[in-house]
Amino acid sequence: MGRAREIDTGMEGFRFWPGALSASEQTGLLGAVLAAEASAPFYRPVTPGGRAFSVEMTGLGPLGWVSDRAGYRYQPTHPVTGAPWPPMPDALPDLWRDLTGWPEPPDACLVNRYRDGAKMGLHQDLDERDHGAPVLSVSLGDTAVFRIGAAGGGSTRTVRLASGDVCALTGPARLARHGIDRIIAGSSSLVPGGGRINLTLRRAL
Ligand code: MD3
Ligand code: FE
Repeated sequence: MGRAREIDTGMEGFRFWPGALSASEQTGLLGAVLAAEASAPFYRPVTPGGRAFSVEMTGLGPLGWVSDRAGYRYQPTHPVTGAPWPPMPDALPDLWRDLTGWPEPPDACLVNRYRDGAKMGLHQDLDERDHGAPVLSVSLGDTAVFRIGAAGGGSTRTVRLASGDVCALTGPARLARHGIDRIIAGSSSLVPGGGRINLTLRRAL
């Protein structure tokens, strides 16, 4: 990741590097994720209320975010296989260090896959111990219509996240309300079978 150029989002703490990853970096990262899928398959979690997410999830690294009838949490094992999550490819902690400068490496990478029609409702990420640590997002595949607004409520706006784009949520934007309205099907041919894969790097514990 040589030359990521940050653009001004106009929202304090919402940092955005469009096109941060080259085509070969995207292919390499996607290959690592799809290789990990053999031992950590995508699955559809349910909310504590019992509704299935339309997004399919898996994880990489020491901890993974899970949701079931018991609630939301981070845990060291895949909820379906019971096995430890596969390691993160080195490119991810490297990217985290280069772009966020945060002194500790991420201990969790949530992998979200959006196939046809999947979306994610407006929410805040509150399950991490230290809300001072950033979250870093890497988009691969089809473009997403991402919605974001201040933590306290009020207006929201949309930003398109395309394959190879990276964004970080830091400082006052860390508790922003955000979600994915929709995926623009066919906008990229990167992901086999179509759709979008998003990686979020976090400090969970
Ligand atoms: C804003 N994922 O996994 S990534 C999530 O594209 C999540 O899959 C979306 O929201 C996705 O929780 C959005 C961009 C993102 C990630 C974390 C954030 C935006 C954020 C944390 C705080 C505020
Ligand atoms: Fe989120």
